[in-house]
Amino acid sequence: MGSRFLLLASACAAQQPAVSDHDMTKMQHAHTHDGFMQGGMHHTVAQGVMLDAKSDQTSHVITLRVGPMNLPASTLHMKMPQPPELVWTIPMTGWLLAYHPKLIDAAGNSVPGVVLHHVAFWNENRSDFLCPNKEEHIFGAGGELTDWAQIPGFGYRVEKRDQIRIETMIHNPTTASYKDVFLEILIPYLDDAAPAPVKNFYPAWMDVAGCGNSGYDLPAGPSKKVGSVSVKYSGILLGVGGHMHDYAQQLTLEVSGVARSEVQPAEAENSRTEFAPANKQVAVLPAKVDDQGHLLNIPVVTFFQTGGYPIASGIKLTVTATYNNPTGKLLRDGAMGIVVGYFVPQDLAALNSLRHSPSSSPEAHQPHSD
Ligand SMILES: [Cu+2]
Repeated sequence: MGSRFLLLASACAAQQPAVSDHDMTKMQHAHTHDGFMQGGMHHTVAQGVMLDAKSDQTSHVITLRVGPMNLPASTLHMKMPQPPELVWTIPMTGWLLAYHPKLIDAAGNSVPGVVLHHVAFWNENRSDFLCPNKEEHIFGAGGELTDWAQIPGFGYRVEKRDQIRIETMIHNPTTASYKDVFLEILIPYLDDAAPAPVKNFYPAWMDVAGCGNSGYDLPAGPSKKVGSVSVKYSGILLGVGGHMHDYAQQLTLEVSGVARSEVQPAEAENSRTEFAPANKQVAVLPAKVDDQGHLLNIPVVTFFQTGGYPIASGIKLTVTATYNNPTGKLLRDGAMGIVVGYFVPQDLAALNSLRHSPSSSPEAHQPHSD
């Protein structure tokens, strides 16, 4: 399994070869807003787009469908009526194991992924463990339709009636029109009756913007942005991927400021105590771009095969994003730099307190002002 296991990233205006740089700037502006990832633009709402959720209790797969959506040719997302925010109510208590997205038409034929600007799932019942001002961002994908594969032995814990907000943004940079398109996401799951329950993992979004809005202005030429977040929990990282935009060069993740004294003797006995020394590199993720600098992909580095990368409570995670923008001009909100991974706390109950009722996290979803 290895390299396909995760992520990444909800995405972006990154991969649109058919669009000019000028248009790209406008499109990327759309990243700043309430959801921290989605657009700050006032889109027209597409009529008749519904969420359909079905659980197959034999195969243990949930099928979500968002649609139907109509996508006229060569239409940027700002001109495209956008699906409303939709809420998926979790039907069972158990674990979500993976997310397999695809785009199809009403007849089941495949539609190019590039018409998906991005989709993001937010758990309105939980706060993010690194940035409690945000909701837990449990899944994201862009035009690359990144598959978040299953990690044996681990899953994302959900409770019946949890509210998952689904934000979908579409556009059509191609010269073909598509009608009655559905975004379909297959989600294998385990319910509580599972004979071999899995351990809980939590999504870890480590952003050069810290806990603020992810988008930032990309200067002309080479540039570098660095941001940190501190971790209040000990545990392991199972692996990391990344999310950037066009003209990306590299993401790095480092740990520093080890708090050894916080490792209690009792914990030390059944866990690794060799926490990373100061300023240690965790992962380097070189971006792959085409000859015009458009982002193709960012690799995934996994640690779960070797027991996970140990993280001590009190350390700082630092992300560095480097770009080289050849357009000669500043691209407004043109960049993001996010390392995304899965975290497993040492104390399995440590993150339980991040659960809350959907209404008690106003900051995470306030209306934007722009
Ligand atoms: Cu982005």
